[in-house]
Amino acid sequence: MPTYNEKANIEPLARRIVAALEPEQIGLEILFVDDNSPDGTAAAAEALKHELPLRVIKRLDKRGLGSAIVDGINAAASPVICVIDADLSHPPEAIPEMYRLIRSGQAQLVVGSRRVSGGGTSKWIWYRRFIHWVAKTIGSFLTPVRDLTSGFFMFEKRIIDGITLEPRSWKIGLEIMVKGKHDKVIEHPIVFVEREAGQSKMSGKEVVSYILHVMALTRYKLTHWRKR
Ligand SMILES: Nc1nc2c(ncn2[C@@H]2O[C@H](COP(=O)(O)OP(=O)(O)OP(=O)(O)O)[C@@H](O)[C@H]2O)c(=O)[nH]1
Ligand SMILES: [Mg+2]
Repeated sequence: MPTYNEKANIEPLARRIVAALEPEQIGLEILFVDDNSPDGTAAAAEALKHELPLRVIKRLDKRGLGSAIVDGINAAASPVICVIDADLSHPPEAIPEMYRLIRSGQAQLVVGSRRVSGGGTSKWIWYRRFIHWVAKTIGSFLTPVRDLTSGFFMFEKRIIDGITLEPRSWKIGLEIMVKGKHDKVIEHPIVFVEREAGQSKMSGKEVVSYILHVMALTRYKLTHWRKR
């Protein structure tokens, strides 16, 4: 879970994750990757350590969401990894079903998807819809996954063995969809909820880095497709 100024969100989210997984007897470690948030997110997370199974990776400066996710993936001890935003936009209650799809061998990568039956978004304003549509369209020839910009996904770590994840933008899910050694991907429906606390960190710079990321992944796909 990448965090930047999410102090108000981390405790409710961590508790919801544990509450969703406990009845299923799924062991877990929640890994926060924090970029020295000025609001004290890291300290607030550490204060929960005695109660909840969690670890905080503290980075000294703001190095971005994409690289935070990659550092978290590299630090995770588990063979199955779930990436989720800390702003309560993604429903942690979906995690057990996503995990079952992987454990049963039906998928090696499960994407929390707003674009399959049963999934969706709450109260999106027009420009967010527009940005989402553009991002989806320019990336759509890279993967058949319909919600290719989703930031909520779960995968078996072995599908990225020997692969270098390059966090050119924040879309690490797309990087794994394109580069990962998987043949079974399932989109699991989720309803995305707008953040209520904290502020969005999206900017024009992020949009440019997404376009550069898609270009780099296109080049990767063209140079690797023969080998696959
Ligand atoms: N470690 C780290 N986490 C970040 C950084 N930027 C954003 N995040 C986290 O990444 C997740 C997604 O960021 P958001 O700002 O919610 O981005 P978004 O979901 O596209 O935009 P909104 O929901 O509109 O705010 C959240 O958990 C953020 O706290 C960063 O530079 N470093
Ligand atoms: Mg968000």
